[in-house]
Amino acid sequence: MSEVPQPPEIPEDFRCGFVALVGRANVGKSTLMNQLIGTKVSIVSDVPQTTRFPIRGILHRDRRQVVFIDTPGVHKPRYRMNQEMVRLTTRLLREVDLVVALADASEGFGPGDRFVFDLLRDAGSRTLLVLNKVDLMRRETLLPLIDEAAKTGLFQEIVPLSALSGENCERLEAVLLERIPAGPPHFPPDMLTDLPQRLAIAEIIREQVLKATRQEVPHATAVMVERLTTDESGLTRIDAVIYADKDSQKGILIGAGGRMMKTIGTAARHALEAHLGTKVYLALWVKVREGWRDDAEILRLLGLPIG
Ligand SMILES: Nc1nc2c(ncn2[C@@H]2O[C@H](COP(=O)(O)OP(=O)(O)OP(=O)(O)O)[C@@H](O)[C@H]2O)c(=O)[nH]1
Ligand SMILES: [Mg+2]
Repeated sequence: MSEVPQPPEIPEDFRCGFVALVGRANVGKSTLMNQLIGTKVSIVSDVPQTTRFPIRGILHRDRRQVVFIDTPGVHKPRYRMNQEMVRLTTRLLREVDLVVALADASEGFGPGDRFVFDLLRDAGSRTLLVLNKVDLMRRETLLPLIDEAAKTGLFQEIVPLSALSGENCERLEAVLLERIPAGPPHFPPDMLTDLPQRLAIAEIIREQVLKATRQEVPHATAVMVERLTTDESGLTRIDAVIYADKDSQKGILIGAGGRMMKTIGTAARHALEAHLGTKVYLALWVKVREGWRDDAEILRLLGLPIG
């Protein structure tokens, strides 16, 4: 009789914790998560409100697992989509083991950061503060900022670092590994994210939309993958729709003679080939769906768990 394979023993001293990354838009939350887990899971751009729904990235170390939750930047909500983004983040603050709040140290604290600090105070979570983008600033200006942050009494630790260059990120990792609670791992050892593949593909395409367009257009677009197939030669065929809010935005997305579509399509295909490790055939359409940011059905399809 053959033996039934047993799952590997989990060491008794295993630690595993959920850590939310929060802060106003553009402070570098997604960049930091990607840097810490060593791979790109969450898309990044210099346009605020790049991240639209919580994205988990998993860090695996010896007898340790950290499940990061990258969250949408906290901001004043104008559309249903944005209200949901802030509501989800606020709820998350109470659910995780630890919160890592981020601020852009090169800009100092502004009203947006203070709004985040108020949310943290209300939630009463265990919180660390990351002062990000130290590569952009003179070191003398860091100390007064650390002082100011310490005076809020909100943070158990303050870590200045550069999410982009990786400087001092190992310090943050060490602090997190020490502070997460005892418990078994939540995810298998080879899993870096639980983002479903269709959503990951849509995000990669949206990242190229953000890079290629400017100002109002990025916030007014959504990407949805409508078909995803792989044929026997290993070619992945992806049909995706870019939703715009208005005809004028559709015009910008298509561009003169279809040039903008071509730029986005080519860049997205390259990024998808790198991500999937296969050849990709990408068919992209632009459709107008007025008011989609207030449309619960679309928001749900986009991965925002609307309650
Ligand atoms: N110089 C520098 N730039 C950084 C650093 N971290 C992030 N950035 C840049 O800041 C911009 C925003 O980064 P994201 O990681 O998308 O910021 P975010 O906080 O996730 O933004 P939202 O998802 O919109 O809330 C991008 O252009 C990044 O390259 C850093 O340490 N140094
Ligand atoms: Mg982000």
